[in-house]
Amino acid sequence: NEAYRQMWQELGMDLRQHDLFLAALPEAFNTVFLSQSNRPQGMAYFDNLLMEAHGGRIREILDRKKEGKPVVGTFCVFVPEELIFAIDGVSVGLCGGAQFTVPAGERVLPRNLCPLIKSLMGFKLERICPYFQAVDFLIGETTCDGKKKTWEILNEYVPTYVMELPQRKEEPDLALWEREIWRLKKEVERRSGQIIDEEKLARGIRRANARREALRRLYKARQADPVPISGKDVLLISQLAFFDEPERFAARVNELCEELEGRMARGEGVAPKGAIRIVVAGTPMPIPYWKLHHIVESAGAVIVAEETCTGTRYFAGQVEEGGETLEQQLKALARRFLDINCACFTPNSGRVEDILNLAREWRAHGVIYYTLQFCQTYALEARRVEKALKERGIPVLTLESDYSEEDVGQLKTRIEAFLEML
Ligand code: BJ8
Repeated sequence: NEAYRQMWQELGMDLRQHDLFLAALPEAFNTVFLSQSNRPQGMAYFDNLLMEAHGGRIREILDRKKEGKPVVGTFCVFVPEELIFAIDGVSVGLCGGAQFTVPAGERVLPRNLCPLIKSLMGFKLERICPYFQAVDFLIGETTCDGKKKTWEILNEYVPTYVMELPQRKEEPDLALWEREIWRLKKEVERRSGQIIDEEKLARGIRRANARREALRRLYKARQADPVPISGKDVLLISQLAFFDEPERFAARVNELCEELEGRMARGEGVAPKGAIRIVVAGTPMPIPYWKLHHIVESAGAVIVAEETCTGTRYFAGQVEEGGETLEQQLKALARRFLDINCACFTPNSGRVEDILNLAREWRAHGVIYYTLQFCQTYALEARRVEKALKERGIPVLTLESDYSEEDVGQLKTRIEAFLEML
């Protein structure tokens, strides 16, 4: 599409590298998604959103930019997008999920660093991500060491503002986090030239809550047996949540849920009743990372829930609505966000509880604990999670992987052996 090429050129993208990157995607998409049988019709919207991720959606975002709305990139579910939605800004999640950009990331980052970070850095360095090119600024956070030090380097290429996330969840930590949200509010106002008042923030909160509510409803549908939608399709939807307009996205997810609820009433599903049900717990899976889900579901099991940031951590809890003053609203924001159970926190027993609840309520036969290579916090937390699951008689398989295809054979063998045992 010539118009898109011109748009990419104007964004300063490297068209040759971009062509190479996009070339592999249609085949991967066909193999992973379109090969599934009995997909819900409501997936058509999300398939199209993916196809237009570098085209139509970027055009929309650039139009908003022309209207003076800020375009902001984030990397962590702790960043309260409500502040951006409050002024009709665009917020996009920019974690990298592609092996294609990892070698470029390694030009400026140590090799023994998590692939998510190397991939996102590579997207910027190679100029093949139109979102990275379109943003006015980025919001990083002090979560893991890898990310927090990477923001210093990324800031050399694109303005990167950093929020300080505490590592504990006591009262002083909550106070610090609340101050950080005030500080971000000022920064968003400074960069956008717009004031975030109570009314606007209330709207921002409602928009983000509606999106969380829709995702929760989608996850709820997966409690059914037979399960009405595959784990792969839900993963794709969760990944796209970071790119779309929140209202439109929520409306489409709700439409899909109606279709799924109809299936549930008729006892229909995408896998036979009694199929092996798996909960995945661990690190985020940004677009276009579909490897683990594809292996598990190709082996005949179905993934029924993800305790990840492209899963439950994104939509858990709601921000209390109805705060009348900015103080009350920002306090409510701080509370909801500090309730997220990321392994960057210590202690982090809430996460173990979350995984146990998911396994119980989604009726999992087993849990796959999955970490990206070199992610220390999640790898270290595996021990506690394994212990808690074993005590309750829930089988668990712990895997570490990266974005490459090199370990597919090995993963398949281990996953198939695990599934056979269930
Ligand atoms: S809330 S999981 S999005 S920090 S996988 S980059 S932790 S070395 S992504 Fe995360 Fe926020 Fe936590 Fe979620 Fe570091 Fe680990 Fe890599 Fe990670």
